[in-house]
Amino acid sequence: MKFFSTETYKNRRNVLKKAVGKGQILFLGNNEAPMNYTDNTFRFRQDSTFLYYFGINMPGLSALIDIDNDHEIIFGHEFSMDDIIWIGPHERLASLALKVGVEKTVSPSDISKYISKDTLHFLPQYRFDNQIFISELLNQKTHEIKPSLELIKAVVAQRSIKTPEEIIEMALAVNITREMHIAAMKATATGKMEYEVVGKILETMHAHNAELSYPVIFSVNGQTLHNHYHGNIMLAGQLAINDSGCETEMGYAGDITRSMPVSGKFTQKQKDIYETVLEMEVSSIETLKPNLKYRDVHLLANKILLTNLKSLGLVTGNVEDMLIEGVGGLFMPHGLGHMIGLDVHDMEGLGENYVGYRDGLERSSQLGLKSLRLAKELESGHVITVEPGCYFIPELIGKYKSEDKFKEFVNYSKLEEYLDFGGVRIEDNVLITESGYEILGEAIPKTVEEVEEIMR
Ligand SMILES: [Mn+2]
Repeated sequence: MKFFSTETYKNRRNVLKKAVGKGQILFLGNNEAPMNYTDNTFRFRQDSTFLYYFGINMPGLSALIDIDNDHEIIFGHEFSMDDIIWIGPHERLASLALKVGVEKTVSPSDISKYISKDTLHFLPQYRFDNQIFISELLNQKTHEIKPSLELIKAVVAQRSIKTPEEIIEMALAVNITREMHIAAMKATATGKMEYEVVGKILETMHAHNAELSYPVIFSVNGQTLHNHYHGNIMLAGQLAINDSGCETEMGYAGDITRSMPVSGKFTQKQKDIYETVLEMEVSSIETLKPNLKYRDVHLLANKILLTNLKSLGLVTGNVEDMLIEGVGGLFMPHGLGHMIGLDVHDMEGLGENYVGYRDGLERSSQLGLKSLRLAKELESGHVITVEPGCYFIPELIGKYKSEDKFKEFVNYSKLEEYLDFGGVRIEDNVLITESGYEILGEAIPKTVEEVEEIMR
């Protein structure tokens, strides 16, 4: 198990204690999750906020920060002889707790003795076992449980700003992810199956002691945004999208997307769309700096998209009018990006709007904008994804056409030629700095020439 320094965890908790001020804060770690029976479990993933404040990557733990009585406790079982027989000798929980600066460990069965129900802060629970745990602890029905808004806001504010030691981990995640993407580009070829490439992605990742930060999206049907089906044969003339990333041993995530021609060479038609998305990505990144609303960057990317589609004859009319109407959503029905950190969609479990929006900045209901996870002003220390795309979704195009939607802007007859095109997405992970931005990790092939070169 890899930790930051003891001081890191103590400082993080001290900042939180100051922000919350009084009462008690309960953090639930994750438990093993059964796959098809109790003892056959999914890969264990610790809760990210628990990792952030308490660092111990083990199931069955919870922790209490008692601000009023000024003490901190980790609740968990010490290892038994049965544990040693089945999973081997382990460092004692008490000694792991000391590594994160917590001196007291207590058996989980005694937790209620330390809890004061009236002053207890806790976060929203996304796992059913932990919902039931809180419900029984507080003697409230699961749907009546009220997480602490004050705690949510304090945790979001703190975890949003990445420290230099976190940036090192995040750059490591991107660099391993980079290897995965290069392996995928080299493995992609006419006549191969998608799952053969996925196999290379996973092999490369595991060789670096990393795990997936989300299930691999690799598909020749890139117009389906989150396509986890890998059973297609890849044909010359098709594009493949690879949206995959790893998390490091400490849990920090990478989230990268590249798109490539199956044959290793872009056609002119593919190049037109690819270079449009590339321009959206590069130009968006170049504008990044503190105090800029990310919603405005999303709109800039849409403006470039519409301008280029207009010169290709796919849309027509005034670009500003199209932006207001949301015509870009037909081609990019997702947001430009999101925060990333210990979670690939960082802190989404605490509530997406607390992370990406603020009072006075409401979420739009327009296709595209409604899926924008991050809209508010950027700050130095944020790490975000920039991931524009352009897709031709036959079902969506067909529906809009039949409803005469955007009929003054969209050249539906020309669009017929693109119904088997698929999609293109390009994504990097970017740190916001005092003076601007920094793309994390080593460069990953991105231009038409770079992608074709690595596939040669
Ligand atoms: Mn992403």
